[in-house]
Amino acid sequence: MTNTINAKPFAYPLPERAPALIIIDMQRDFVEEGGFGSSLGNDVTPLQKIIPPLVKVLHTFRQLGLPVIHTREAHKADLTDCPPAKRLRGDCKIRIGDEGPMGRLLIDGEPGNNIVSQLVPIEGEYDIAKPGKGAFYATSLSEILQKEKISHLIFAGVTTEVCVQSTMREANDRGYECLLLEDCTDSYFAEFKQAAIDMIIAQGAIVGWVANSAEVIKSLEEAYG
Ligand code: TIU
Repeated sequence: MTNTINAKPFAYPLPERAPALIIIDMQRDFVEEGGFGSSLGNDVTPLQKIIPPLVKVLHTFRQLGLPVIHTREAHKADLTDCPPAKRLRGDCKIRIGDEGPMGRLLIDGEPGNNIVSQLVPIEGEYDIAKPGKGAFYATSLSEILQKEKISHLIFAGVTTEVCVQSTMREANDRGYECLLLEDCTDSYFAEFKQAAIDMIIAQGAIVGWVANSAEVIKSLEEAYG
């Protein structure tokens, strides 16, 4: 019998070979004061509520020996991978590459670019620096997924309608079966999170599935424990 996860808009079929957890951009830049998220004028504190449920999901993947991929939105120190259109957009006091309270904004290797302490990658997990919103653009993600023979991706992270949705759409177009953890993703705009979820599951899961982390943990333990 095929194992499934209780999900919207209908049950998500689990593969024989393990699904991967892909945690999008849970870096200090987006969830802590003084990073890129707050430079754009956002209140970052609401995003911190997804950390505890996401820690539980990450723990489950680690316990079961399932693959884990972390991404970070990050640019090279010389900004050669940051188009001026991106750097100059918006009315911010400090921009990508400028010095902020947690080091240079959105620059690979700076303190603010690190993944939050509760979710730091461990040996054997992938840590992908990505210059775009989608994680397939200008990264080795495709090669990693092919090498690991991964067909199913379980998504978490921030922000729902920007980097998470962009990556989920890119993955969906490449043939991956994508599921978003509803309580492990968030936006600076509650209504945008809801709209993104509604768009993902509409028209018979046009982009993918959405489920609660408790359901996902239970099903993964049954299927791969
Ligand atoms: N601004 C915003 O909502 N998001 C981003 O700029 N990047 C990610 O979503 N990671």
